Parts: sequence; C-alpha cells; structure tokens
Amino acid sequence: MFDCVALVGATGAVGRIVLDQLHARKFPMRKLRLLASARSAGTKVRFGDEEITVELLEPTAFEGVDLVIASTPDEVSAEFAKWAVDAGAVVVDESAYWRMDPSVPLVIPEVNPDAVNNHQGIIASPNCSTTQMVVALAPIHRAVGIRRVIVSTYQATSGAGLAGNVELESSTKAALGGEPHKPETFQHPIGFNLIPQIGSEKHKGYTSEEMKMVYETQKILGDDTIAVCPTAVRVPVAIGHSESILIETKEPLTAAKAREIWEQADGVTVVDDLDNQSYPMPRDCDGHDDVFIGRIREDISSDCGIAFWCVSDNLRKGAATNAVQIAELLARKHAEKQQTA
Ligand code: 2RA
Repeated sequence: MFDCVALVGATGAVGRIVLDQLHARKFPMRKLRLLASARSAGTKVRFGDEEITVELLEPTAFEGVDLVIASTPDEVSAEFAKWAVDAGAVVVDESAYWRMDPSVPLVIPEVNPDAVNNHQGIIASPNCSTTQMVVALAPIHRAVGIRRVIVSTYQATSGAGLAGNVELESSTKAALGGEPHKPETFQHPIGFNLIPQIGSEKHKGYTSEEMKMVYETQKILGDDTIAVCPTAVRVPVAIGHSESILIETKEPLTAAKAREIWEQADGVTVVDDLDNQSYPMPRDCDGHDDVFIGRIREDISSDCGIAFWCVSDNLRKGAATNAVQIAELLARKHAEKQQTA
C-alpha cells in the first residue's frame, strides 16, 4: 500500500474521473493529496465521504509523496514532474510532454505492462485516440503481424477538456437559434459540423494529433515498421472517440478469426451484429472502461486486411482509466517489494 498518492489536475475533466476511479477501484493508499495551480488551490473536492482541499502545485509540494497521477497541460508537466521525481515519487503522466522521451515508458496495461519495469521516475499514458486503437491492434499484431494501419478518427469535444463540451453546447444552441457563434476552443463552430483538424501541422501536412497516432503506436508495440496513416476529425459528440480502422496484416486473417481474437482480448468488448443494428456507438460507451469493437469485416479490396469500427470513452480508457491501471501495476509491484523486504 502506498503511504501517499498525489493527484495533479484533480479539477479538470480527466482529473475528476481519476478521483472517481481511485475511489471505485479502492486504490491501495493511506492518504490522497490533490494539487493544482493557484486558480484551483483552496477548492474543496469530494472523495468518497471525505472532502479534500486542493493544495498549490509548487516545487516543495511532493515531500512524502510515493506516487503521482497527473492530468495537466504539457507545459505544466514539463515543470512539475522533475520536482516530483527529485522528491522520490513515481509519476504517471497523462500529458503528451514525456511520451516520446526514450527514457520514459509509454504504457497500456493490456498491451505492454512489463514496460513499467524500465521507468526512471516517469511513466507516460498515451493519447486517447492512440490508446483505444492500440488496445485493438495489439492482439491482432501478436497473432498475425500488422504491416499497415489506415485510420480515421471521430473525436469527441471532451478531448479538448471541459471547455470543449461547453463550446459544443454553446455552438449547437447558437446554430439552432440562428445566432452567430465565435469559436474559442475549436478552429470552427462545432455544432452541426465536423472539423478535420485536431492539433496543428506537424509533419508533411499531418497534424500533431495524427502524428501521435503514428509515433505512439510504434513505441507501444515496439515495432517502428508498422505504417500508420491517420486522419483525425473533431465531431459534435461530447464523450466517446470513434475510429474507422483498416489494418493490413502480414498473414491473411478471416473476420471470424479476428472476432475470436478480440473476444478473448483483455479490455475489449465486441459488439458486432449488423443484422440487428448492433455496433459500438459513443452514447453506449460513455461511462465504460473497455474498448468496443464492431463492424468487423475482411477487406474486400485486398487479400490481407481487416476493417472495423472502434469506440471508447476518451476520458476513461483514453485517459483516466489507463493512468489508474498503470498506477495499479505499480501498486502491485510496491506490495510485492514490501512483502519481500
Ligand atoms: C483530443 N486527443 O481529443 C486529444 C486529447 N488528448 O483533443
């Protein structure tokens, strides 16, 4: 059991779910501290029957902390993670800042749990759009090898934080009322619209969000020969990222075999019965921790491909749940160490 766990960013969209998960999953800790910027410091936050006062995130804040779970903007993580590591804590970080650092493991517990053993104080949790895709790809890659992935995402507004959902509502209301609407969080009005840009230009016309799906997939699967061609699109859905994915496999794979592999995979629920209009949809996946897969088909344009549809709650498996699962891996290792000490 950890003596003290700190949650950085407890008042954000993901931080709130981390809190719920720590409570619901009875995370093994004696004390929980909440840390945030001056704007939220002093706020009281409910944790089960307790009320915890948010403390200021500052260099001396990590004294006596064993484990940190953090959901903050990249620039905040760049600064505070070192304070925490210097104070002897291990940091599970959800920002993008550390993900591609070669000394930082990038972990999805169902896919590469052993990577946590190589940490040097910081463990990163992948981007939401990558996480759900890689949970789906990993068992297929293990079975027959994946050569190439073509993916289009349909990403919920909550991926941009609480402000994203506020803007979904205001933009939709403005459109319904025939009022003008000036977007602040997104590049264009999101109500009744699709925006084929998430992030900014990063590489050869691909956005930062799209290139995360390339680099992070290769790092987690430990195979930089896997080619990924992504298109990331923001859609007017509050919670739940959806992805249309085509994988080119190294060996032929039938749709029936792919379905069987996914039915046995950890963290995956198959919902796939087209005749009965049954397939994953964001409204059904909201509030669930699994990655949902449906519309499983053989690629009719090639001999070695599987097409499918994948949906997951971006705030849960895409962020909070994955971070808490990494923390649970660390807690198990910590308990083993305490037993042998
Ligand atoms: C988004 N993937 O949906 C991002 C959040 N990390 O905007």
